[in-house]
Formats: sequence, structure tokens, C-alpha cells
Amino acid sequence: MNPSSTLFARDALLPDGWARDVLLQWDDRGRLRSVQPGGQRPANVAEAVGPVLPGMPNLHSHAFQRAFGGLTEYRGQAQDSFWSWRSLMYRFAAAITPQQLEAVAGGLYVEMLEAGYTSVCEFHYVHHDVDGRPYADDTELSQCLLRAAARAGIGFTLLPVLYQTSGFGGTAPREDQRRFIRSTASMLRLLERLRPLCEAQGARLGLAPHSLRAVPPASLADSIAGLTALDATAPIHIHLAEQTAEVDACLAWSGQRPVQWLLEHAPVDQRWCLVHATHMTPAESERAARSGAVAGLCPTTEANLGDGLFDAGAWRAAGGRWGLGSDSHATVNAAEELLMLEYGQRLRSHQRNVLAGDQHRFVATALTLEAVAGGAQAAGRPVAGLAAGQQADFVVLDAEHPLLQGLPSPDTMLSAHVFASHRQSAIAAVWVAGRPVVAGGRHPLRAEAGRAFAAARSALARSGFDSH
Ligand code: NGQ
Ligand code: ZN
Repeated sequence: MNPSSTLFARDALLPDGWARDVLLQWDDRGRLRSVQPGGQRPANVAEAVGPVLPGMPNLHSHAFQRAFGGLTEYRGQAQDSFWSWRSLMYRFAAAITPQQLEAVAGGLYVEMLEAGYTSVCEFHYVHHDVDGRPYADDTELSQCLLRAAARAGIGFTLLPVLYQTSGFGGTAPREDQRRFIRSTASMLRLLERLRPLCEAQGARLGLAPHSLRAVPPASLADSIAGLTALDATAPIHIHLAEQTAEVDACLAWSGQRPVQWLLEHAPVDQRWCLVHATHMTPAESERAARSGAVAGLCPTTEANLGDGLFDAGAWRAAGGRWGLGSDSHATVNAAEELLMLEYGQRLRSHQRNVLAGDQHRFVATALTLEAVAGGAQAAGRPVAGLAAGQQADFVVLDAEHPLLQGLPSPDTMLSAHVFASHRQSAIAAVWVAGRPVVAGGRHPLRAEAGRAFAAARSALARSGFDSH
């Protein structure tokens, strides 16, 4: 047995639940060859220092937004909102250089790994130079993200974003959206060029029509047809029904709500990730859940931006799949997103343990398994947990951490990790594709990537960002 491609876990969270004495074995591509519970630890195989969890896919990220964390948390007008935040955010998007993007994403991806995310879907919409003209190489900024991911060692799904209009009904884009805008034909050319670059590093390529606000119906249909011709199973992500103003504008334009409109005008199925989908009627929720699409929940960003509360109970009751994204990166921590998701439902329902599962009474266990399955589907990569054929992406908790030590079961340890710790401190190790990327809670590039991130952020903040 090759000791570099095996790990023994006293407790491991498999897709069906916790298993004891599990031997994990993977091949040299980092795919799990077998996951065998109930055995003895072979002599030359290392033992995990605590419960082993499946790595969490992060299904929604705008990497550059990590650079303005902390800079928008003051009142700028009588009533701040998602929309006033968005204008500030666009100023960052307007200024960032390729070098800065690579540094910001590099720091972010290292943070993600240390916080339990083993892969990320990058919803990437800043394509052009600051004047709005395409770079000499149209793949320039996409390549910055691909390199940042490769260096950090995080799994990657690249979702180039189609963005064409500033509102429903084909309204012209705003001046501060100039770096995002491209024709459908130029998007399809970009996808063709990105495909081999993604394949070369095991990344998946998909497409993200930004939102129904930003993509008119004909462009939505044409871009999806073009993507499908390139790769019939490639993931498709779209922002949907995040803000009530968007629902109202969609109704005024079409007589239908965003989710309703999409379900009736696009081939929504398991390839799709509906990011946010916050505002749905029960009927929309039930239909969308039945489509097989994943709801892309970003609980801390949705709280930060005042979006509203997703009705997770109704979604799950209809069999809806879902996963987690860190979106604006107000928080970069997989366990904290789970905490926020459950707490939102508690605050609304005046109950506890609202999102416990039928099979898993411990909320943290139920939510981890569901978020990994949904996240993997949205990523379009084999990262669906600890099972043969999936990637060896996992997180090892430290059973000796003071907040976990002495707890009676892996369920209670995972619960303490999510509900009663600093939510990162008990992570001992993180593995991606069978390779250790975080050991002793630290990524080897933590200091270097952190310095580069801070330097890029300082330069960006100096370039005209008003942060009194
Ligand atoms: C985004 N963020 O694409 O970064 C958006 C803001 C928009 C969120 N929706 C831009 N959370 O929706 O127009
Ligand atoms: Zn987003």
C-alpha cells in the first residue's frame, strides 16, 4: 500500500453519514479508489488526527470583492442598500489591474483552503481593461484567476460571465459596467480559448449569464446553445431574485417573477445553479426544486447586503438541492456559512435545529452533506464527498483542540466546529486531490499570499476609494 495515497480515519463523514475506522485510498490523479469502513489501520498508513469531513465546494465567488472587505460598512446616504453597495463595489471593479486581481485572488484562495473550502466556482465578470477595451489577450484576467487557483492548490470551476444590459428590457449598460460588457459571439470565442487552459489544470469551464437584468432573452438562449455545443454538461450559473427591487422590475417587464420567468423560458435542469433565489413564491420554489437545479446560497453575503432570508425549509421539503457560496467574501469560512444559514431560519421560526435532516439529526452533519453534494453538482466536478470515484478532497478536524477534545462523538465535534468554535481554529489539515494543502491549520503560502493581497488592496484603496 502506497502510504502517500492513503489515510486512515477513526471517524469519516461519508455521503450516508459517519463511518468508523475508514481507510481512504486514492490514485495518482487524486481520485478516491476506495473508501472502506470497519477495517484496521494498516501498519504504514497515517491516521487522521480527528474526524474527516468531505471538502466543501464554494459554488459562488467574485474574487476581486475580497479586496474591499471593511470598506463599505459605514452609512453613505440616508439609507444604504444593496444598490448603493454595488456602486461602491463597481469602483473597485473599475480600477483593479491584472496583477492586483491575481494577488487578491491568490490571498483569497489560500484563505478559503484554510477555512475548509477545497474548490471554488469563480463567477468572473471583469473581463476588459480599465477603459472598457478588451485586453490584447482576451483571456488575460481569466488567466490571472486560473494561476491564482493553481498556485494555492484549490479546485476550480471558471464561469465567464455574460453581461450586456443594465436592466430588464435591454437598457444600455452603465459607464461603470464597461469592463464587463461583451457580445454573445465574443463570449463563445472566449469560452473556446479558455477550454484548453482549464483542462490543463483540471479546472471545469462553464458559463454565467449574470442575471435576467444583464442578459436579454435572445442572448441567454444563444449563449447557452453555444456553451452546450462546446460541452453538453457544462455548468450554468445565474444570479436570480436576490433583491425585491429585481423581482418588481422583472414583473414590470414581463408580468412574471424572475424564477418563474426563467423556468418558463430556459431549459433549467441539473446543470443550473440559481444563485441566491432568495425571493420565491412557494410555487416557484417547488418547481425550481423539482428542476434539479442547485440553489446557490451565500448566507453571509445575503445578510451583509440585506437581501432577505431564503426559505430553506420549503426548498428542502420539495427535495431542492443547494450549496454554499461566499460571493462577496464578507466572510470566508465554510462552517460560518452553515451557522448563518441555520441561524437565519431560527430567528425567523423561533425554533432550534430547524435544518436538521430526516436521516441526520445533527444540523451541522445534515447541512455539511447536503452542501457538499449540491456544491459538487454546481461545480461540475467530481467533488461530491468521500466515495470512490470522487476526488480526495477532505478536511481533518483536530480532535485535540480544546473546543473538541472530550466530546463524545464526531457529530458533536462537527457541531462544536460549526456552532461553538472560531470555525477555523479546529481545522488541522485540508487535502485537495489527495495532496495536503493545509497542515497544522496553515497553508504554506499564508504569509506570502497575505502580503501580496495586502499590497494589492492598499494600492486599490489608494486609487480613489473614499473610506473615511
Ligand atoms: C455581482 N453581487 O455580480 O457582484 C453582484 C452585484 C449585480 C451580488 N448580486 C452586481 N451579490 O447584481 O448587478
Ligand atoms: Zn454574485
